[in-house]
Amino acid sequence: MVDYREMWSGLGLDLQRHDELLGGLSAMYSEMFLSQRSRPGAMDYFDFVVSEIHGLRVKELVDHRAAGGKVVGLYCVFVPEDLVLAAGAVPVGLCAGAQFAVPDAEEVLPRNSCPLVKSSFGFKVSRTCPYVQASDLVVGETTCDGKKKMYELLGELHPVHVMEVPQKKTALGRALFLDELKAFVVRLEEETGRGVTADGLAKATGVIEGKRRALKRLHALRKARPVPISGLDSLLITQIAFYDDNVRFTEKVNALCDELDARVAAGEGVAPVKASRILVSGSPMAVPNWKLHHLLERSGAVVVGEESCTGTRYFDELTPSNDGTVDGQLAAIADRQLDVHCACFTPNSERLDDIVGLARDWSADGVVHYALQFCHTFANEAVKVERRLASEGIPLLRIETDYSDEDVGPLQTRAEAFLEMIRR
Ligand code: BJ8
Repeated sequence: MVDYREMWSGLGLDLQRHDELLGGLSAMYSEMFLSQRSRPGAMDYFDFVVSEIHGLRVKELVDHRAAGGKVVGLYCVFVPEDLVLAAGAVPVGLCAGAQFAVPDAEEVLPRNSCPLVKSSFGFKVSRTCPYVQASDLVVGETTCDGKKKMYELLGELHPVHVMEVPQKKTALGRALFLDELKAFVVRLEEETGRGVTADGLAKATGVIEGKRRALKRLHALRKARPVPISGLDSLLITQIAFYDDNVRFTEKVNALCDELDARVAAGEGVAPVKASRILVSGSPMAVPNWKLHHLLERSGAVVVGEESCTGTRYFDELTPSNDGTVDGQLAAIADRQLDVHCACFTPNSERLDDIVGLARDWSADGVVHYALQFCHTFANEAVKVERRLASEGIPLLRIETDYSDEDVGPLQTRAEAFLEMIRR
């Protein structure tokens, strides 16, 4: 086994606390993932990635920097990964899905902040995330007030660039976003010393679209009955998409999909044909936030899709055609990104259509709406989701939770009651 302690130390990690973090993660992973039955063989690669979560991939980033390259950390799907790639830097999603660093954040931020905001900040102040430490720049956005103000504080500890994301999908909003993309390109070029060219951008978009197509293929396979892969494994793969090497990841997802094609043809699945099929919708679930999927699937249901930024909102949109110039491509990227139906927009009725469409097309028996605690955008939008699903006759369970284990018992009871209700 490779010893990465010297690398971690060089990145400025608090080694003792980092050991505690990895120890907890490994136990949780074994319990939740490795105990699943009938897993596809091609999940081996993704198990390996998790076993090396702070090892091999971080070493690749460190090596890239040693060779003069840059690493750019991202938090939100509105920040286009292809722009980062086109400028010669490596984009990495910064996960922020762990309870571990929340108490560190609460020494500075109000306790009644969203766990995603606290986890993002906590990982920096606790010096336990090698991805933040290995990033030359982290990019925030103005999607919600909690994040926006947290980035000001984060900027005191780490180089931060904040992109403004409009709140309305109007012509004015689009123009503002396009300006922000152009400013981001300038910032990236300053960082890397490399210009973004039309060819470079087209190539980078091709790489990102390859990844999106592979994830769409995987998602489409979950329409099958029985489902050939668990929701937990599917969620994990989308989470890994944010930080793995894009080309290698795409190959591995396509290899997994080949195996799943054969499973579907043979009628093999991970759950009985009659298992309740659930669509999860709402706030993103960053690594290692597996709580909801785990409790739903251990209650006998199977999660068939995520209307989420760790789901369809991440990979559904492909780039519309463009004139091949940098400006034309930026305009097409702006259109693609503004088709992400995040609750930070008002109005955001397209998201309601998305949820109904996914529930119908993936034959979901019910929807679980997931809002992170103190996430006002998704919690308030849940009211509209509830009304719309009621009018469509689609059962809904609304939950609000954080990253801790404290409410697992009551959540499990509510999930079981919901599953019992939809089985009748
Ligand atoms: S595009 S969902 S990744 S903003 S941090 S809004 S949970 S209170 S994450 Fe998001 Fe981009 Fe939208 Fe997707 Fe709520 Fe927390 Fe804010 Fe959050």
